[in-house]
Amino acid sequence: MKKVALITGITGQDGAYLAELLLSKGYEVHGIKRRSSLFNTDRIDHLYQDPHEKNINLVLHYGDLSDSTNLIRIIQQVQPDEIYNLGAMSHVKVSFDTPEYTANADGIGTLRILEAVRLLNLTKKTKIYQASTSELYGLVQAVPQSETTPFYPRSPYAVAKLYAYWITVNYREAYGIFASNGILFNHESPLRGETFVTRKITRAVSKIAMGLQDKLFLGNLDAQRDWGHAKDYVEAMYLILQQDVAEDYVIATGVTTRVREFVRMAFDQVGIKIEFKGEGVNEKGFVVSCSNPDFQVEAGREVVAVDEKYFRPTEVELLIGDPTKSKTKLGWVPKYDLQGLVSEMVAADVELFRREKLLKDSGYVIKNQFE
Ligand code: NDP
Ligand code: GDR
Repeated sequence: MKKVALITGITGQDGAYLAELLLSKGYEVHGIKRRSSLFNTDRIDHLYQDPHEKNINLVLHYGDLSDSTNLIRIIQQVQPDEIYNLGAMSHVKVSFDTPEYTANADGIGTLRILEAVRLLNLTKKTKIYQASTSELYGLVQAVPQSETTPFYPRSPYAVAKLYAYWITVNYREAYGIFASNGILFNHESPLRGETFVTRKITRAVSKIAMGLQDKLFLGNLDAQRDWGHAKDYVEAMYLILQQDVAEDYVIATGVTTRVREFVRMAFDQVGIKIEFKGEGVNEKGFVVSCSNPDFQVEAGREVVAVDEKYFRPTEVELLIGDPTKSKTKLGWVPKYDLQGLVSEMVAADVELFRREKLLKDSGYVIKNQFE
């Protein structure tokens, strides 16, 4: 019998990789997408199956984590063996602007999924994965952070996810639902949303190299993150739901890197060496040399500057995870290191902007985008 999975957030970075993984394993995959005034399925369009055909394995349903009746109806119809709850307002900085919405979607949204499974008497059938986050650790209590490190959330996003974490644990203990938290540290890819720092950097580096952008403005260059590849991390989500007993797992690389160093590595990929001078809001990045004959970026040019607008009211300064449990219990083995991740992301963005440059050189106007 084919296994049936339901993914909330299927149109996001992780949803796209997870859908691909589960389809490759023979699952019937259902996803919830939000109604939007423009197409929003870019990341999964390569998986498209015509809904008019018979025996399709990928089905999308309109829905929203803020709408319980919608969730109950979808879960009743789909009767999933596994639910991956990846849907969320996932941007930490934006959560300070939309705290109530974030609490509703990220916090109560998780409760709605758990309640739907309980109400529909699926507690014995349906396993639930909850997309928990290293942001729960927030203000550093101890490093490396493991499953037993205390939480101290530092944003409306993290506080909403704290509720989601504990309601998942509570439904497991109270009703015997197979519900597990994956406490995932930052994971990135060419599919990463454009306003998260890694993708913002790899896009800007590609555009600067090709003469499509002057400068990259960033916030806190000192922040340290444990960055992995999203492809590796969706494998872990899958493994977490294949266990006999529901537990919570940290998924991380165990290596931490500063934002400033990620910037340097990304410029390196296009043959541009940079150095940073100055401190705090006055810190800037300058080109030292450019060894790639395809790109004309002169030495001495200022290409990175700090803009306080990207600072957060409360910041998470240091994340470094301890993946011992997931490696020993799940047998999870990540395939990427940071260098491989940076190089794949930069290569994808260089390719993207090569096409944009062609259009520009042919007289077409390139759109600016709001961040
Ligand atoms: P993305 O922001 O790329 O994707 C989020 C998804 O959630 C999108 O499909 C989005 O839809 C959907 N969504 C947003 N709001 C709602 C809502 N109200 N109802 C239904 N769906 C909604 O996130 P990632 O793929 O990077 O992350 C997946 C999950 O993992 C998130 O819950 C995130 O918080 C969590 N997480 C992510 C980590 C990371 O480093 N990437 C680390 C730890 C946890 P749309 O496309 O329409 O916007
Ligand atoms: P994060 O990711 O907040 O860790 O949440 P993000 O990439 O947004 O920030 C990482 C660090 O970089 C610093 N930073 C900037 N961040 C952004 N977005 N833009 C900038 O210009 C900039 N300059 C510096 C930030 O201050 C921060 O310290 C991500 C999300 O995917 C969450 O959903 C997830 O739960 C966590 O990772 C784990």
